[in-house]
Amino acid sequence: MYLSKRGHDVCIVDNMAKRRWEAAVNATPLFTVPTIQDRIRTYKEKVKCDISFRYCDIAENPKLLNEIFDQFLPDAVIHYAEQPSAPYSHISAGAAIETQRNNILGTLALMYSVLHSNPSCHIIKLGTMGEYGTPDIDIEEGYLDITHNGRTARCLYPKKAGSIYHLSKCHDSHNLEFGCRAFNLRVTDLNQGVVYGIDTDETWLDTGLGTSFHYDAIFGTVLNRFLAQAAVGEALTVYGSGTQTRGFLNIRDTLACVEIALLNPAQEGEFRVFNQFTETWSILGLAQLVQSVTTCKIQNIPNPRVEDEDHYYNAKNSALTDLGLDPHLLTVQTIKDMYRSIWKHRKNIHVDRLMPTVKWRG
Ligand code: USQ
Repeated sequence: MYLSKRGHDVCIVDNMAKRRWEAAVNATPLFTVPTIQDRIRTYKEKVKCDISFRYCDIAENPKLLNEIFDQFLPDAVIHYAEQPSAPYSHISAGAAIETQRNNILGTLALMYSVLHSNPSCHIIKLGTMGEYGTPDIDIEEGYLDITHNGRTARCLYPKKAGSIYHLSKCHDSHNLEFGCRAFNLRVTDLNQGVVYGIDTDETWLDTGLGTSFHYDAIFGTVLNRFLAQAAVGEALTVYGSGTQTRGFLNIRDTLACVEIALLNPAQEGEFRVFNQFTETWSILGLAQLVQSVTTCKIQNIPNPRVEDEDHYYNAKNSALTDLGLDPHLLTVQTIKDMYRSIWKHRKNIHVDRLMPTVKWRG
């Protein structure tokens, strides 16, 4: 919607797998999300722009994906088609395999469809800041100059993912970087931080165009979860000490970043990495911000994940702002606005889905 409204000709390719994964863990969004066909119909009525849709499981049906590329002939492809949840990938061996199968094979299929159809099509790939983990040094944007035994080389920044899901993104990055070197592809890897938010200019067009907002412990991201917990009078679930720090991004900035990448494409043969977050917060800091607005309680619960809690964190993120990103930073007003939207739907919140049930170690 964001790109179509700005004059880009958009074709969505999806197999609706996210809805199946949500159903498998009994996760329901805060409000019902209509079918893709209904959403496109509503969007067309509101904006008088068209968006086309093709059903395709890209990891399973690369032939159909080739046909779609040949018919639509995209200048750029934005690759969001991944299982996005770290806890989901730790439910079982099956979920771990499904996550890496879907994500890695889907990315490979997409890479080969671009090669088949138009190798100069710009691939914009949703990566994650979690690929870097929390190393004890500054995090650069994708690359690190390493001096070893007197020689210096520019290397892909070392990966230290914290989940099977995050690892799938590392593998994708390596495959795509190889695609740039071997096949002269042009790729931008957007290493996105944790997204929060509920409303955008497009979701305000109609209630049927809302985001798929999750608050459960599998698909909900931390700030969205905290606000949902506050809305039903539950204490905020800070995992461990809450001193772990992450890069964050307002949902309003996510598509702005994609469009910046689109309008400033990578060169042929270039694997370009942008760190896509606008500010860093500790989890406890976020909880205290939510508490200052909602007067909720905060509880530190045993951390279900294996992750560093006390760690150095200094990640660079200047590439997107240098290209013109004007970030929506997190303020008390942001929290109030989000809280108001969530509060309206609080009767839909299933309190029994707030506590984490998936642990990294048994
Ligand atoms: N956390 C809590 N309490 C909660 C939920 C989470 O303390 O109730 C903590 C987690 O332990 C973690 C941090 O908050 O340290 C972030 O967790 P999250 O569930 O909000 O986000 P994460 O699992 O890191 O994954 C999310 C998206 C993923 C994206 C990633 C960006 O689900 O698709 O890739 O954010 S990043 O974290 O930068 O890798």
